[in-house]
Amino acid sequence: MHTDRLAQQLSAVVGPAHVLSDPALRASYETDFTGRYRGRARLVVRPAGTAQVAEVLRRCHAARVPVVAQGGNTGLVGGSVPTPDGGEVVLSLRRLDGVGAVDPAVGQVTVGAGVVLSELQSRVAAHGLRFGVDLAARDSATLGGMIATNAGGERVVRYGTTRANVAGLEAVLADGTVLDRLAGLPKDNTGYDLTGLLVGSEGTLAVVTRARLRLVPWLPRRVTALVGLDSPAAALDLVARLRPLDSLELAEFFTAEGLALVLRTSGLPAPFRTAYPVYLLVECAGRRDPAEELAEVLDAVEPGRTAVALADADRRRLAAYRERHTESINAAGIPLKLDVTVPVAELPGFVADLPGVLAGRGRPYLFGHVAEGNLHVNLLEVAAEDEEAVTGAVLERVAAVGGSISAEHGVGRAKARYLHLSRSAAEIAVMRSVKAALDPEGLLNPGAVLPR
Ligand code: 2HG
Ligand code: ZN
Repeated sequence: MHTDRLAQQLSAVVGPAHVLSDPALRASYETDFTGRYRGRARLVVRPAGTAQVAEVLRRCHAARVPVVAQGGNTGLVGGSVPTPDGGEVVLSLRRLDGVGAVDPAVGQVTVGAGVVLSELQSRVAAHGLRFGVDLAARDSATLGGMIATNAGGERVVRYGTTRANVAGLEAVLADGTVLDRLAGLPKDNTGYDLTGLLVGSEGTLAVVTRARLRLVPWLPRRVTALVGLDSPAAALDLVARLRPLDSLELAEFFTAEGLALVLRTSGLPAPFRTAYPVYLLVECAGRRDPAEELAEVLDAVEPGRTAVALADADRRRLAAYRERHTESINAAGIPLKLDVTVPVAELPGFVADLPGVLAGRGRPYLFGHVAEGNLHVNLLEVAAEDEEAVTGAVLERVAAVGGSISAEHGVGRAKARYLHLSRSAAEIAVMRSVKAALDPEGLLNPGAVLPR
């Protein structure tokens, strides 16, 4: 169908102000956050609710036009932007930003896909609750995108990934059919777990429109510590000693190279007089003060290598050394990002071997969620002609040590061709059958997750 004709049809559904065809208005929806993935949208459409999403999808389905769903566009694997010549409609879900009433009896809330994480947190805080998933992009990431990618973030060690925190979903299939599992019943064994399947499906099976979220109590007593250490193995030793604490909520890793870049771009003062090879940022939280039990573990660390903060502003200052990695790396160039998990015991060896794997191709910055063995391998200055070889070499090493080629960012378009490194042929065949059952025409986020 001609784009003008489709635009007319979709304008009738969402209103002409919410169908963007002007290239200047489309631009921010067409490029990802890093500037690495750029495409060209046939149109950007901004529906205001589930009924409009369903009608837009029905019209696109009838016209056989592919659709890329997009939330805050903070994704890092090219899964939320259109392709250069795929002719996709970008379906922006940001206007689905309603937050329902908190149900304190079950500790749940229903939200629209376009609700921004920090907005959700401030809405539920009034009830002494929070959403357990937290991440550095909290001021722009939307719940719909976090669900689509099964986002992990910083507090997985305590609360699990997004999937564990979603009690139900409302989603729309490619043909406009609405699936409604929003009851959020804590016990509900009536067949296949469609909610669990759609979480992490990266917009390839359905478009998530609303979600029933599990909330956790807000724990008021918090302590944050930054520790300078000599090696990844020392960081893991410390994590092993922290794990038995009931209060452990966050254990984040970064290195001297990343810290130096953060200091340079942010102007923050150095946390210690001396630079250490690696750093561990830890947060503990409880109803009662967790500072004492943390201090008992940190007693084993040489004095002078630990900075401890209790007041919120001081805790945020320590967290900034870790959380500002992404923006600092982005300020220095367009990174090649490889978000991977390796078995925790393999992490020191993986880090030690990385220079050999890279063989001088690119400048590495390593940081991540070390309690899960999740490393964000960020590489600057990889020559364009080396990008595929470097990606392949790193991901093959990850697979060889029993890791996963995507820990928490998803597969997107960036890693679809490497899916076989983490999934067997039988699994990929099942995934293709699921895709064919839910989206037989292949219209939802084509090229993402499953290789073409
Ligand atoms: C984080 O942990 C995010 O801050 C982004 O997952 C990681 O920029 C990255 O590579
Ligand atoms: Zn992360």
